[in-house]
Amino acid sequence: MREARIKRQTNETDIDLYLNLDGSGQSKIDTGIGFMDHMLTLLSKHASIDLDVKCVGDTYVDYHHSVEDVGIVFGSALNKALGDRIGITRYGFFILPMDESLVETKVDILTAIDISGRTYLNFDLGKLNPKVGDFDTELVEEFFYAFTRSSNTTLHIKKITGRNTHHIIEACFKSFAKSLKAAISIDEKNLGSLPSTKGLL
Ligand SMILES: [Mn+2]
Repeated sequence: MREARIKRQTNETDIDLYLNLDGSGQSKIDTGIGFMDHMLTLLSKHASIDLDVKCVGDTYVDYHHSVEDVGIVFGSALNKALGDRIGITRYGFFILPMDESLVETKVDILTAIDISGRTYLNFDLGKLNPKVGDFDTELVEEFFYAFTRSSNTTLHIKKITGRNTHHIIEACFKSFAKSLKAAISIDEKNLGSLPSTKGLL
């Protein structure tokens, strides 16, 4: 089993996170932020990874520290759980469609990930409403930026179309989950080798 548990405590957040890349999409999420719990539950399910997250953060300030730090710890856990990276597929991409039930405009989000050992985030969800419920939508980029830094991955997230902010962000997390699922999957044809001609990831 490729798994990792990371505990991280600062003056702003106290996080305990368990990740199993060979799980089945089971999760227990409590970040103190309802919308983030919704997104991480989706992520676990659609990436077929087991994910437990307990975050006690300074949400009386706002949600920034909690969202960013959960991103950091999730990325660190991925890094640790992947271990030597031998046999992984490395690349993953997905276009996730999500119909808007009432207005019949579609949401399509493209994500592409490379577990490359290099940090890069290209984030473009276009114009979002500033809030979903009490959640600041600009924190979605903070989450993915923190994730790419601590996991050393290259990640592209791009909105193709879509209008409803809740749906756009939800489609983003689902698309990311599917891309991640592909990238961390074991490539049966290359079980003993690293997917790099350089010999290092
Ligand atoms: Mn939803």
